[in-house]
Amino acid sequence: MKQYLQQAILVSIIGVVFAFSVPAQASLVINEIMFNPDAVGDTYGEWMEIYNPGGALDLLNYALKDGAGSYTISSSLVIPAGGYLVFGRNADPAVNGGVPVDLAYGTSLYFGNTGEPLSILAPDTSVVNSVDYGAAGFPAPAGASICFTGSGDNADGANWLAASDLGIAYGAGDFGTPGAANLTTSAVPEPGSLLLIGSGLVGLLRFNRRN
Ligand SMILES: [Ca+2]
Ligand SMILES: [Ca+2]
Ligand SMILES: [Ca+2]
Repeated sequence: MKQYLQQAILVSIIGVVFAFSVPAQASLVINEIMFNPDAVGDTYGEWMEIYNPGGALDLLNYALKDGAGSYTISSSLVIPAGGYLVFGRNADPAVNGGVPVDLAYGTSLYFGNTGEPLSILAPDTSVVNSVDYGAAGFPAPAGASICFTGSGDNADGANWLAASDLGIAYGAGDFGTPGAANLTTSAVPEPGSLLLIGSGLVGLLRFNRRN
């Protein structure tokens, strides 16, 4: 009996040591992409937003990759637990359309307006997350970002919405929520409900005239 107990304790200790020696797999989400700004030129106003559903993580030596190039983060940059970071062409809100950019990647990346495979790579070059927004089903707005709804797989275009349909503008007037949670339903009334309100008002006016 004592021997079994000793074995059980040993197995538990090995289990605990193993659990602590295997690094937790980072889980980062490509959450929002502005590939075709309108308020400013694309060479100033493109950006992408990353969401961290896990614990705080230092992105030193992580890389962002597009279809042709890549950008490696060369200094400490912590994304908080449950937080967002925005990577953009240009960090100056006076010229980038008013985007709060946490880190500028300059000319290293370019987001094609008809689609581009974007990835986040871990320091060991393993792919943490990948989205090809040129795939079938992805929205392709101008002057608005595309936003992951937060449910299902973000590689599936059916789980993305155009920010122009959600009605929240930033900075110089393009649509999107850089650095903040995405909306998943529209902030503006549907055209149908506007029509309903309109016809209700007309009805009320007629009613008032008759009385
Ligand atoms: Ca572009
Ligand atoms: Ca544009
Ligand atoms: Ca957002």
